[in-house]
Amino acid sequence: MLARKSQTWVLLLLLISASLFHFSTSQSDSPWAAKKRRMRDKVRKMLLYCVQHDELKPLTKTFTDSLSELGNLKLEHLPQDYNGSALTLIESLSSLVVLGNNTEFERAVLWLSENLTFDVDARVNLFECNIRVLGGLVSAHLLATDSPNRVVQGAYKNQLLTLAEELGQRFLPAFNTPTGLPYAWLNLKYGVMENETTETSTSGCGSLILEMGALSRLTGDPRYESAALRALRKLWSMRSSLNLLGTTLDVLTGEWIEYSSGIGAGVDSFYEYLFKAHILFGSEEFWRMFHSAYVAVQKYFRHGPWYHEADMRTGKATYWQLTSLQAFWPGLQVLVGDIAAANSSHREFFYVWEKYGVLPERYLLDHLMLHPTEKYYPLRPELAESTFYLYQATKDPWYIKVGEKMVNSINSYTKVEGGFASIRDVTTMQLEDHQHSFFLAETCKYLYLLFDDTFLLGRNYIFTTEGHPLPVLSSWHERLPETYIPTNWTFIKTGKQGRRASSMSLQVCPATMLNGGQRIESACHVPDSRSDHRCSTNEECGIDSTTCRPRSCSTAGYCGLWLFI
Ligand code: DMJ
Repeated sequence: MLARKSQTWVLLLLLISASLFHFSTSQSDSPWAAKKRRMRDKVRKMLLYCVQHDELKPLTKTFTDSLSELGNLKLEHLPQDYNGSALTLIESLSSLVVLGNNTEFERAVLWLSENLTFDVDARVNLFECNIRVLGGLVSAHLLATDSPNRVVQGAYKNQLLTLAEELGQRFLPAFNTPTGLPYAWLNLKYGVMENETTETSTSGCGSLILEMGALSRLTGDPRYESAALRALRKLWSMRSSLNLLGTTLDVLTGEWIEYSSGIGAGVDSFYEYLFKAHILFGSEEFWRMFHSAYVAVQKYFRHGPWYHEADMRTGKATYWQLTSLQAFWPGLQVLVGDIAAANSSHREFFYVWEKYGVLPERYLLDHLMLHPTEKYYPLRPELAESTFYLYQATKDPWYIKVGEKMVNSINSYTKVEGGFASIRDVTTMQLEDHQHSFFLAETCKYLYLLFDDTFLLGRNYIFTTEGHPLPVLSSWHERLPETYIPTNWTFIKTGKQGRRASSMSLQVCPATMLNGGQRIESACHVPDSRSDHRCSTNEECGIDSTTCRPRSCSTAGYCGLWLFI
């Protein structure tokens, strides 16, 4: 994707020289503030390793333009003269703004403006290209132009938006299916290739709305948003009577291929985008979809603080596994307002992090052990993301300590001379030669924001699933008054004080809440494992739907809310 003029490294040294010291001006403040500042500076140094190529190879101190992050793991379907997409540089753009490094941001924007093209014979994965490239460009354009963070002055003539639009146009042929569900793969130059696979995932076709919607709002061309929306509506129409979706499906027939699903791989960002689309675009339609989907997740996947997978048709548990991708869920729950549930799940994820030093890709909940093959940690961001959200919501210093431990582990296990390397096996801490682009886009960004949220002052942002911020603008909200007070937020009166509560705690739990005469399902409800309510341990007794308190097992062997236990 690059008409490369030079192959020089863009090691973002200025990142340190221009801004590290700018922020380090120490005032005499508390040891606590000094600790946060020290950690922030440590994360700032982690963002040093960036190149104008697709992926940094930290062990060999080189790079690759193989487009692997966009799906082509084996250099297949790439032209001889392919020069990459500068993916790592695109992914680092919004992180530079979060760090306040406007000089390097501007330099990167202008370099991309001159060198990036999408007129290449390369097969890419639509979802990956959307969240990383389109999302990176759209977010950077908004940051470059949106006050109060306007960072690029005279030289910027909307070049990133022009590039984003060019890419968006190249996405459109993928949506040309009888169902409106997009192909997972397409060739940027020639569109969907003959005999292309018709299989895609729920997240693959259900998490495009933020980037493509933003592109439509910015360009005035409705095609991107309407293609993404049509796909999302079709996907939602394929839910089971339990409001569950599967993991993979066929875009031509609109039939499910894999009926088992959870909140992790292949589905995760679908849930995230329903709710974030409601925040960004204000539409109640997204809220309604999210509400039903969230309740179904809590009802069929949740087991105490854990989430297993289940068959969408029956709701019966299928796989009892914790996967590192699931760790984004507590962060989403913070946005929803389900802080207590977020906190309890986050603690379990962090327990597994501490057990191994980092979070392994897959952990078997039924055996409390590692998955035999998926023992890797590719520097994923999800736990850092949830830690950041929980700290924002609670200001509990415990989350700062969690962040500190995470930064220290990442530095001690994965830092090498050429960057940060993925861990192949968490039991041996053997490394592999990958620094995935999401390390800069997400992992470092969320850790930084945990210690210094200056960027968030003055503007509301939502972060895409790849961690690229999009400002929440009232002009993007449909049918909403200037000062929008979401209908799903309210105040509960408790004594003299008003306590802010989310729709989830109000509308969903307790189960007795009525909505237009209709009983609403409780989100916290976890049924007893036996329908006769008999038990031998507390764990068999689930969560009470009215109080959201765990039930326990009485000495007579019955589940209930026994106050004396
Ligand atoms: C990122 O590319 C995105 O967060 C995506 O939604 C799934 N996870 C990876 C990083 O783990």
